Amino acid sequence: MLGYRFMGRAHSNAIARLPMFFPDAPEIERHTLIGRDKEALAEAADQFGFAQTATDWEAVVEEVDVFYNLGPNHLHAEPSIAALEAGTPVLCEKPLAPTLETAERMRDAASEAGVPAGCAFNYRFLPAIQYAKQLIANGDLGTIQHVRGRYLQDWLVDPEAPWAWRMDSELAGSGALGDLGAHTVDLARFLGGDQTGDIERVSGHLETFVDERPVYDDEEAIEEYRPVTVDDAYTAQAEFANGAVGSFEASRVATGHKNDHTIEIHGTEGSLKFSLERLNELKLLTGDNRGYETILVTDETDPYVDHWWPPGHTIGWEHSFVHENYEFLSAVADGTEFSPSFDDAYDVQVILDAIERADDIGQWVDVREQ
Ligand code: SOE
Repeated sequence: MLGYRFMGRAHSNAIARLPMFFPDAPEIERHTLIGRDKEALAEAADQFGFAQTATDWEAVVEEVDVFYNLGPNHLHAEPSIAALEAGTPVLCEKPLAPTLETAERMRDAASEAGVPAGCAFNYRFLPAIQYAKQLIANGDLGTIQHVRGRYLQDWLVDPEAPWAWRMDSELAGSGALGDLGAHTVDLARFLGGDQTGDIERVSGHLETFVDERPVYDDEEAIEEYRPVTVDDAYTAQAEFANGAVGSFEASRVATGHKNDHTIEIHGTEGSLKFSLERLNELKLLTGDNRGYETILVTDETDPYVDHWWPPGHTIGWEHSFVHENYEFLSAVADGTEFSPSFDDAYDVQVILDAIERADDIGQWVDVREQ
């Protein structure tokens, strides 16, 4: 596993939960944790249950049965491609890469390797999202005409909030667009399946409100200011191949919103709304057009719920990672396909890239014309 900070913790927690709650998951030996800062790495390896640590990934990706790439975006490509070239399955964090060209190389390496290569769009694995997908696939919403997705956070609303790699275009690619918008675009495509899997045209508007941020020293004094070269917020419109209209937005400066990912879908026969801040629920309107009802997606018949607590007891954000790890590791053990794959993640990256191009030229762009 490369990376031991936020995503390292999230995935290590998931792996630790598997034997207790998903006893049919493959047995995992936590082999090597990879990172640069030896002291922090050793501490994390101890907490997460890894047998050893390494500061270089080259040899490790060839030795292991599975490689997790949870590093910053600019570190996604080379280690993942090397692992795939060695025939090692890979689970890589999102967005797949900082640029479309790099994402393409990763997709091609995965297709050459023919082993599972997954991108960690964890929200697909929430019971409410899986339930919503089934409803749409069953035709309960009819023909989809609107997809509306927004992902709002506010951790950068303070102009003195510290600079981080997520604010540098070389290291991250884009800002709110790639980090948050990638989830929304993935869900819009996933939920609608055949209907909204394909986006044809997009507009785009990216905005940076604070163009430099402080780097603090150990005493919390400001050492220097570094430029912010990515967007704090984006908005986009989309035209789906089935004729549906879409609108997407994300922000890191939406005061008052902490982790507010909302998707709304309207079809000719009904509508649904999902909010990450109410992740055990789905708002649903079918039949009589008399307002939404709230469905609790906590029944034992709902996806993954029977693995946890008695029906009606809720689950949280971290459970999406447990389900994702279960599906990914089972696919590796069984030699079956896993999605979201690098192919899926590349398709998301095509949309992100098109939104940036639309912003550059100030016009809608055809997604296929790169
Ligand atoms: C950013 O704050 C972030 O941690 C994203 O990087 C994750 O992908 C998202 O799930 C939560 O927010």
